Amino acid sequence: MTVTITAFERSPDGGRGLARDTRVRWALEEVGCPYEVRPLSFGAMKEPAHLARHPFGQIPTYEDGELVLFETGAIVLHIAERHAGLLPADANGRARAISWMFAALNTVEPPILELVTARFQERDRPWTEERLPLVRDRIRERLAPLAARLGAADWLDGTFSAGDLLMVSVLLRLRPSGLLDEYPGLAAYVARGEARPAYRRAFDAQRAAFLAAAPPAT
Ligand code: GTB
Repeated sequence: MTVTITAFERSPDGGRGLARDTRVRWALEEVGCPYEVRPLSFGAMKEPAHLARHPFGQIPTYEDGELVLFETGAIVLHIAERHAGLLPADANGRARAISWMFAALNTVEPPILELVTARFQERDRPWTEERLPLVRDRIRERLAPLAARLGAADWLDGTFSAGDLLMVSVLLRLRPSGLLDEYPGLAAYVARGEARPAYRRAFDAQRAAFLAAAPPAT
C-alpha cells in the first residue's frame, strides 16, 4: 500500500517549503518511504471527504491503507516508529528525541506562530506595531536557551533525529524575520538540516508541485 499525503494544491507560500506537508515529505524521504500526494484546493479541504481525514479541514494528512492520521507531530512520530533512521535504537535516546519533537511543536513553535499571526492576519490592527517587539522577545526567550543547549553540536542529542527534523522545520519559518541570524549557532543548525539530501528532495518536490499547479482563477 502506498502512503498518500495531502498538501496544498498551490501553496500560499509560493513553494518556499513553509507549509507543513514539507515536514512530512522530509520524514518520508529520510526513511526512504515512497509516497504519493493528493493536492487539495482550499475548498476541497473543507469538504466532507477531507473532513473525514482531518477534523479541522487542514493539510497535511497521512494515509497508509486503513490508517488515516492528521497533525504533523503524530505523523512524523508514526513514520519514525515504523522505519529506521529517525529515532535512536536505545530506549532512553528514543525518549529524549521524542522530547525534542514535543519541544519543537509545543514550546518553540507557538511564539513563532504568534509572530506570523501578528505580521499577516493582524497587520492592520492599531495595536500590532506596539505588540510586535513583545512577540519577538518571546521568540528570543526560546531561541537563546535552545542555542545554548545546542552549543557547538551538530544536532540536539547525538545523531540527527525526528526531534531535529521538527525543530529545523519550525525554525525555518523564522528566517524572514531576521531573528534566526541573531543566533549564528541556530542559523548554522537550520542550514545543516536544509543541506540534508532528504530535505532537498522534499523541498524540490513541494516546489515542483507549486510550479506545476495552475494559478487560482481570479
Ligand atoms: N497543528 C497542525 C499540524 O501540525 O499538522 C496544523 C496544520 C496547519 O496549520 N495546516 C495549514 C492549513 O491547512 C497548512 S500548514 N491551513 C489551511 C486552513 O487551516 O484552512 C501552515 C502554513 C500555511 C501557510 C504558510 N505560508 O503561506 O507560508 C505556511 C504554513
